[in-house]
This record gives sequence, C-alpha cells and structure tokens, in this order.
Amino acid sequence: MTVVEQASLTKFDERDCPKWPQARADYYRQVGYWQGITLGEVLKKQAQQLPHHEALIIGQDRWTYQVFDQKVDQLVRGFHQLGIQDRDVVVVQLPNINEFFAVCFALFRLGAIPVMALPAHRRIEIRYFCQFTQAKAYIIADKYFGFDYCQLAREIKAEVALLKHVIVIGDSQEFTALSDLYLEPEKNDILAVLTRPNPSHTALLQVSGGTTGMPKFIPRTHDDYLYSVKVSTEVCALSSHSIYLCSLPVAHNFSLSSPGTLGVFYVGGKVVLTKDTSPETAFSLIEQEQVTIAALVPPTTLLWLDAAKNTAYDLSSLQVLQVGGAKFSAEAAKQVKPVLGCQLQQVFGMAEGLVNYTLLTDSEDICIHTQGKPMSPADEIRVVDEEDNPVLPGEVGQLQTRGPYTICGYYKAPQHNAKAFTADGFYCTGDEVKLTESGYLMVVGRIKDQINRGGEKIAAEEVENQLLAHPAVHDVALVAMPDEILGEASCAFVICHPDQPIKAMVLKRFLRERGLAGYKIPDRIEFVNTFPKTAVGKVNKKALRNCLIKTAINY
Ligand code: OOB
Repeated sequence: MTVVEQASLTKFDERDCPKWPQARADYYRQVGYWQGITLGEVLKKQAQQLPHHEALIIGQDRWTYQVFDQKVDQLVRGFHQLGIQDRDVVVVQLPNINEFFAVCFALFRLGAIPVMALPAHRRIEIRYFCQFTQAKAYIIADKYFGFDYCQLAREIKAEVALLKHVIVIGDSQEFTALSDLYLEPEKNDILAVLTRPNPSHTALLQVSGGTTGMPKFIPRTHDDYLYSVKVSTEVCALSSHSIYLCSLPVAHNFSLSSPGTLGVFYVGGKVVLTKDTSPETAFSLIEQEQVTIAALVPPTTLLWLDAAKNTAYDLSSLQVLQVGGAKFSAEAAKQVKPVLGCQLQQVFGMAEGLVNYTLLTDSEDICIHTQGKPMSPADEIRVVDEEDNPVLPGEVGQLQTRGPYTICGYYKAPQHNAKAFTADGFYCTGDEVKLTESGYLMVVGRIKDQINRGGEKIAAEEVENQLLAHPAVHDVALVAMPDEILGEASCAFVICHPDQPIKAMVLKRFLRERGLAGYKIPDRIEFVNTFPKTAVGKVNKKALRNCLIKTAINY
C-alpha cells in the first residue's frame, strides 16, 4: 500500500478560512445582515409556503418547490447512506440541469461543501480541486456537449487515492448512479436527527479566476452568501412573479447569487435553465416561459443584439437584462433598450464577494457608462494607488473592498492571502476603477495578471506553467489581446530552446492533452527570440500587449 492510500481524509476545517474580526461579525449580526439561516432552510420555507409554484424548469422537466424540496431530502438520505457527512467536500461539475440544485441543496443540508467546478474544467483543474480540498466525492453528468465525464472521472480516480465516490447523472457505468440515491424515508429517518449546519460556516467553495499558478478556493458562508443574495433580490426587484433565464453556467457566482438562481428561490420565483447559449434557444424560451429577467456576459449579449434585429419571437416579457462578468462596451450597452426592449442592468461582481449594480431607476447615462455601485450600504470601498494610498476623487486606481459578504481570505492560502488582503482586511480586487461623483464605478483596466476572455478568467501564470512543461519551451508570457466579440482573447509569446522549433498547433494540442480547460488554451501563439523587459528586469507584458494592438495580426 502506498503512503497516499494509507492517508485518510481530513475534514474541512473552518480554521483554514480567514474570518471576519469579531467586532465586525457581531455588528453584521446585530444589524441583521447575517440572519443566522442556512441555504437549505430557504428552500424548505418556499416548499412550505409555495408548494405548487414552479421552481425549476429544463425542457419537459418541471419541478415545483414541493417536488424540488422532496428530491433534496431524498438525496440527503442517499448521500448520507454513502457516507457523505457534515464537513465533507464534494466537487460538483454539472451542466445546467435541475439536478445541480438537488445535489447542492442536499449537500447544504448535510453541512457538506460543494466545490463549484465549471463544465469546461478538465483533468488539470479537477484533479487539483479534488486533491487540494481532499474531496470525498466527485459528481458529474455522464456526457455533455460530446465530452465524456466518466472517462475524466476514471482518470481522476486513478490519480486521487482519497476520492471515495464518483456519482453520475445518466449512464453511471462502474460508478454510483445519482438516480439510486433518491431514497424514501425509512423507520429511523436520518432527516429527523440531522444536525443543523452552522450558518456562520462555509456553505460552498467558489473557484477564483486567479492570478497565480493554481486557482484559489473562495469559502462563502451561509450567512454571507444569503445576505448577498437577499440584497441582490431587492436591488433587482425580484419577486415570486420573476422568471429568470439561466444560460450562464449554473455554478458561476453571477448566475448563482447575483441574484441568480438562489435569488429566485429566495423570493419564490421560477428558474428556466438552458444548456444552449444560442439566441435562438434563449428567445424561444423567453416567449414560451414569459421570462422576465436574464443574465449574460458581454459576448453573448452581442449575439442577442444581432439576432434580435430580425427575430420572430416575442421578447416583450423580458424586463431586465443583466450584463456582467467582463466590461460591456458603451456602444453595445446603448443598443440594449432599443433592440431588446428591456432595461439594461450592468453587474460588476466577483466570486470573492462585492457586487455592484446599476439600479433599475438609474438614468440611461449611468446604466450605459458605469458598472454600477456597491449594492450594500455596508460595502466599504476605496480606490488606491500603487502605495495603497487613496487616489484623488475621480482618478484611476485599484479597487479594494471589505464588507459583510466579501471574504477575508481564501481557503488554505495564508501566503497568498497576505498579498491579496490588506492589513485592515480589504480585498485587493486587482481591478482598476474610477469612482464617479455620484459613487458609481467605472472599470477601466486591471493590474492583476489575468485575461478576461468574455467573462471566463484565465490566470496568466497557470497557463505559462503548463506551457513551460513542454521540453521545447524555454520561456513564455501570456497576455490579453483585443477581440471584437470576446473583448479579450489570449496570446502566448513563446521563446523556444535553440534548435527546437515547434509549431503553435503542437503546443495547443500539448495543453489539451495535458487536460487544461479549453478556454485557457491560448487563442494565438507568437514565437519570439526575446521579451521586452521593464526597468527592474521583469517581462514587460504591457509592451507585449501593445505590440499586439499595433500589429493586429490575424489569428
Ligand atoms: C464575476 O466573478 P468572477 O469571480 O468570475 O470575476 C471577477 C472579476 C472582477 O474582479 C473583474 O475583473 C471582472 O471579473 N468583472 C468585470 C465585470 N464583472 C466582473 N469587469 C468589468 N466589468 C464588469 N461588469 O465575474 C461576477 C460575479 C458576480 C456577478 C457578476 C460577475
């Protein structure tokens, strides 16, 4: 037996998640920001109050709140029987299907912690998630857009000895079928003796877009996440009549909590899911289900704007279109109302916490030109220069923030936390912003070494490390390049070892075969002999980016 096999799982420990200082936590409770309720209880309440209201729809699969809640309870029994308990971590990688929510709420009720993986993640990411968090289980759908997740699970299972269960929706092959875990109550029903999770404990782990070698995990508590969800529902005027179209990946913080699907459940509204992001599918669902609100990233919004100009579908039920995740150009923003006939709401948020919205009552000018303002009066923000000193009003600087739903540190990352958070607990967002006189933020750039590919975040260092693993690669720098649709795409500048020329295609294939998520594979690769350097001898990425803008080579 190897050492790894002998090792046993250690449970998730809240001490690995930096917490709000006592005085702030007391204050947030005292004024009622943190309500001391759990995510699982929110659903239970709706099932009692609105049992026959539809909660979740995908295709023919329509769940009322009662059905939804029953399925969650059944899964609680099934997961429990499998040995999934309070403080166990479970990597959840599911597409937009109703079961995602049954799974997550069952885990919430058990006090187990889902890691919100995206369908696009591949071997490198999933292996890391499982290893780092010591996950007990990995939950997948058998196939999605032609990708075989059972095969991925097989590879992960072979490499991660501590991973006990793979649970599959669909054809489960040698693994556990989720459908076998919907259990009816027996004599000694576990639900009667289940310990209530502590609302101040971690409910879920979001995955950060990251700036360093590997993604970081963002521990969100029931208290802080529900506060963020609640305020979002107020700002976005959600009610039990709201019908929310979710075409963004369900696990992403935007579509989950801003106000997202959890916001809809919070008020007893209806979620319409779609796996397909095409305007055609979205428009037909808007007409058919009388959708009132949808959330998109800028590239999809551009597709919608194009398609809406000659669509036969009736989009008149749509009242609000939220756009966020990446900078939305003012030119496109101007078109939303005339073309789609609904109100634009810009959303500038981050999985670490802070969410900024333009308000539904704001002037057109604010909705088009700004990325909104912090949604809570308890959000503290400051705009600082390189020495962390506040800039003059209206000047550009880095945005720092703290508040009742912004984390105080990543999970098990003390060294990184020392850099990403200030001594007085502000999160350094890495975003360059300008604060307007009326308190709205305009995102003007970024100091973090990240590429925002149409809302999908790529940590430059992570991809650089993967490329450096190729024997022909001597050095590499990944930078953002302008892209008409995505806003930004990625370009890798590569210096090869002398006498080891290599083709771009070969490098891309190398990354894919290593198991890197598709959106992280560089859109373009340029071979160079040297890198421009800064005065202190670092690679001058700004110069590299500028040379891309100037040369505008087709890729
Ligand atoms: C959302 O969350 P993440 O964690 O994927 O990414 C956060 C980062 C921000 O720090 C910023 O760099 C960028 O994404 N970003 C925007 C933006 N919204 C996010 N940059 C410019 N304009 C915007 N409107 O992306 C997220 C989380 C919750 C709600 C909405 C988006």
